[in-house]
Amino acid sequence: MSGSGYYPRRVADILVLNGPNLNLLGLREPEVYGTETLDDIVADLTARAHDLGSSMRSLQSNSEGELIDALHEARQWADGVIFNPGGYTHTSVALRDAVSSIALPVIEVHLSNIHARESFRHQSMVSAVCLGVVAGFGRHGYRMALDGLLAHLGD
Ligand code: CA2
Repeated sequence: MSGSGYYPRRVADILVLNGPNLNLLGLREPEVYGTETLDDIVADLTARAHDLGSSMRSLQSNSEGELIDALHEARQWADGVIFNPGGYTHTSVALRDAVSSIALPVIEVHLSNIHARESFRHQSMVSAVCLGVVAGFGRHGYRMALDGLLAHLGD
């Protein structure tokens, strides 16, 4: 047996990062983004992470710079990141550079299927530097990303 004995070993420390306007989830456009709030989604995800022996920290920001800082800081403590960059997905070279610079596995998540929407949403600046992408499953996508990330970390 490894570790200090009585307590089960922590599996992973995960950052859940959400970008601009996702603080409005559940409050506007429920037909596109669902009725659950971001707090609901993060609470569900945190409970599942704990069930699986992992810890979770969460940040939502409307500021590109704060998202970049959070990615940089994650290098100090996180094993992986679940990231919905919101509208910056389609525009931000700076977020792509941050993701590729941190050398952590990052899973890109979108509530909606960005490929079934307006053409300007079809391109993601960050997908190519992420470990994987989940899109179109609404709030369930965050759980799918967590399960995939923990499976990857356990390999
Ligand atoms: O589907 C996703 O998760 C998106 O990342 C959501 C972004 C959008 O720009 C991306 O193309 C796809 C928008 C987040 C805005 O969230 C709102 C929530 C409620 C009401 C209005 C906006």
